[in-house]
Amino acid sequence: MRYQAREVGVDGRVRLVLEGALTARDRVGVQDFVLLENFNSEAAFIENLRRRFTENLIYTYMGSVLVSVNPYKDLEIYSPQHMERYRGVSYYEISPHIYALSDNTYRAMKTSRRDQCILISGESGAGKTEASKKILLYYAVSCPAHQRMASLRDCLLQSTPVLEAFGNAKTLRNDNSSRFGKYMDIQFDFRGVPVGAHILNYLLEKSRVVHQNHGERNYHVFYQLLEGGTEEQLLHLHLDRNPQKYLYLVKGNCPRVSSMNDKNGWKALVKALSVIGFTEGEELLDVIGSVLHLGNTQFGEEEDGQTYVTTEMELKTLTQLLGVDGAALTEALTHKKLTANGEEMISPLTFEQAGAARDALAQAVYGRTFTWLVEKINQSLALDGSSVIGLLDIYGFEVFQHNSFEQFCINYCSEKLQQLFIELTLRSEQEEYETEGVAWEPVQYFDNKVICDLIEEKHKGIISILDEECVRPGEACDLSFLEKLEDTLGGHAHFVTHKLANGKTRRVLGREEFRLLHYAGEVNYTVTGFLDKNNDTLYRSLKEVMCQSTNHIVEHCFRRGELVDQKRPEMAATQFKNSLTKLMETLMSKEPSYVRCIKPNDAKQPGRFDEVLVRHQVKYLGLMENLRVRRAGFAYRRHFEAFLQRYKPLCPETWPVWQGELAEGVSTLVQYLGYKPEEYKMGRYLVLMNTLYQRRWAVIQAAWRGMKARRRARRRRDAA
Ligand code: AD9
Ligand code: MG
Repeated sequence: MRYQAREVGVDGRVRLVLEGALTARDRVGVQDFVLLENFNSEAAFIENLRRRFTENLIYTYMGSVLVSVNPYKDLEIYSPQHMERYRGVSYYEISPHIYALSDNTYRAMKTSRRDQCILISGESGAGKTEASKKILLYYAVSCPAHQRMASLRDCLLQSTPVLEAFGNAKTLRNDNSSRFGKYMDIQFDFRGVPVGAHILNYLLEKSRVVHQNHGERNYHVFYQLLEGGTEEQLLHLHLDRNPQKYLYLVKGNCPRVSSMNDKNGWKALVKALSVIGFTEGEELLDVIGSVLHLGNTQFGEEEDGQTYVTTEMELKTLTQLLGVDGAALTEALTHKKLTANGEEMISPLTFEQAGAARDALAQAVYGRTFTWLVEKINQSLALDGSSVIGLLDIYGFEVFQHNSFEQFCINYCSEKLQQLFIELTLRSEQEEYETEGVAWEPVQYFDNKVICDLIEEKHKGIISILDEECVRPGEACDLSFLEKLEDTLGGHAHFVTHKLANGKTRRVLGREEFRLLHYAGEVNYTVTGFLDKNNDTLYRSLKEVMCQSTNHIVEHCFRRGELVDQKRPEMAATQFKNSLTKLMETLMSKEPSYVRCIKPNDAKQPGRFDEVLVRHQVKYLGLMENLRVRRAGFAYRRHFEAFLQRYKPLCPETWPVWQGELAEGVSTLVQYLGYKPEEYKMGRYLVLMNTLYQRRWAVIQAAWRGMKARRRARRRRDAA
C-alpha cells in the first residue's frame, strides 16, 4: 500500500508527501510517522524528523501524538489566520500543527463530553512552555466567547507573563526555564465557551532565590524590576539599577541574557498585573525589593562569638519594606527560640546559622508570595464549567554538572509522567486488544516503574529514607543519609554510589554523591543540602515577626495559625510526592493527548540538528515503541452502541433505527462505508479502526460533519 498525498503546509504551499522509501524527491518526509515504510528503523525515524526540521516543518504526528522539534527561531505559523485554517479541520487534511491538536482536543471534549488533558513532555529547553502558550492562545482566541468573557480571555493570557516573571529563570539548559510545575484546568460551558480556569503550581525551586550556579540567573522579576522600574519606584525601594550590587543576583555571574529583554519583560508584567486586577502592586514591589535587601544583610561576629547585623541601613530599609519591627527582626535573625520543658529559652545563632536563617527567610518570603500570586490569578479566573481541558507544563528532565535536591524532584516528576504515558498508551492499549480478543503482536517497552518505586516506595524508597533521616534525633546529616541509602538500596539496578560490592571505590563518583539511572539518562546527585531542603524549616521567631507585618501580602503568607499548629508539616519531598500522586489521578481521569517535545541541539541555535542528541530523546521518550503500538494498532475505537448511534445516518440500512444485534449493525454500517476486512476489527464490545487507514476514517468523519451541517442549515431554513 502506498499513499500519494499532498500536504498543504501552514504557509499555504502544497508539498508532495510520499509514503515509502525516502528519495531525493520527498524532501519533507512524511507528516505522520505511522506512514513511514520502515517504521522499525530508528534511523528512518530520525531522518524523517531531520528532513522536516530542515524545511521548518517542526511538527509531525504519530497517530494522535504530536512530536515537536524546537526551531529556536520565530516561525510565522501562529497568526490568527493560521488558527482559522485549523478550526474544525481533520488531522490529515493539513500540515501537522499544535493548533490542530488543540482543535481536535476541543472537539473531542465537545462531542464526547469527556474531560480532556494535554500532556506536554520533553527535556529542559525542548519547547514545552512555548507549546502550552500556543495552546492557551488558541483556546483564548478561537473558541466562541461572550462579550463578558473578554476579560476572562485577557486574564487567561496575562497569567503567563506574571508566572514566568516570578517562576522562570535562565539556566544553562534554557534561557527561560520554568522552575515550577504548572497544571491549568480550562473550564468550558456546555456550548464550548471558555468560562474559567484554575492553576495548580508545583514545587518552585526556592533555593535559586539565594544561590545560582555559574552562568545562571535568579528569577527574571528581579532583573526586570531593576531594568524597567521607574526612578521613583527604585528610589522608594532604595534599589540601584546595577544587579551586581545585590548578593542574591551575583552568584551566577550572569546579569544579562542576550535572548531576554528585561525592560520589556517588566512592561509586560506591569500590564499583566493590571489586567488581572492586582490592587497590591506596591506591596508586591516591596516584597521583591525586600528579598534583595535581605540578601545584602550581612553579619559580623563578636569576640565572644555573638553574631550581630553589620548592615544597619540595609536592615532599616528591609524592615520598612516588610512592614515589620526592626528590633524584632534583628533579634530573630540572630537568635532562635527554644522550648524546653515548657519553658521558652533564647539562644544566639552562630555566624553561619544567622546566614542560613536569613536565606531561609528570603526563600520563604519569595516562595509563599509565588503561591499567593497563583491564588490571586485563580481568583480572577474562577468559574466552573461543565467540561475541562487540562494543560500540563511542568519542568523537564535535567542534568547539570552538580545536581541537587531540586534536580532530584524535577527528574522524579519526569519519571512519573513517563509512567503515565506508559500506563495510558503502551500498556492500556495493549491490554485493551487482549480484552477485546483482537489478534496482536505485543510490543516490548522499558517500564520505568522500577525507578519510580526506587524513589517513592514506602519505607525503602529514597524519599522515605530522606524523611526518616530528617527527623532522626542526634547526628543525622547529609552523609548519614547517603549511608542509609547505600545500606538499603545498594545493589539496586538503578542506584549506584562510589562503593563497589568488593569493597573498592568507584572513581567516577564522589563520596557525597549517588547516581540514579533514570529512564532518560544517568544523573549524579550531590547529597549536600538534601536534609535542609527537605526539612524546609524557618525559625519560629522569624515566623512570629512576619506574622506581624503590615504588608498585606506578607501578612497573608505568614498566618498566625501556623504558630499554634503543633503538627509537623509534611517534608518537602513527601509534599511533592503527594501532590504528584494527586496530579496523576486527575490526569488519569481524563482523555489524554500528547505533545512530545524534542530539543535539536544544546547550543540553543536555529538550524542545528544534532542527531546524537535527538536519537537519545527519541529513545527515552519511547517514541519508537509508541510508533510500533500505533502502527500495528487501532487508533480509533468506539463502543458498538455509540458508534452505531452516531454514524447510522450515513447508511440507509441502519437509519433511522437498527433493529438487530449491535455488532451486526456495526458490521453492516462499516461494510456499507466501504471498509475492507483488513481495515477494521470487531472486538467483543468495540469496533477498532486500523491506524493505517485513518485517512478513510477522516473522510467518513467529514461526511458525518457535512451531514450535520446540512441538517442544521435545513432546520434554519425551515424555521425561517
Ligand atoms: V524547561 O523544562 O521549562 O527548562 P521548556 O519549557 O521545554 O524547558 P521552552 O518552551 O521554554 O522550553 O523553550 C525554550 C526556548 O526555545 C524558548 O524560550 C524559545 O526561544 C524556543 N522555542 C521553543 N519552542 C519554540 C517555537 N515553537 N517557536 C520558536 C521556540 N521558538
Ligand atoms: Mg518550561
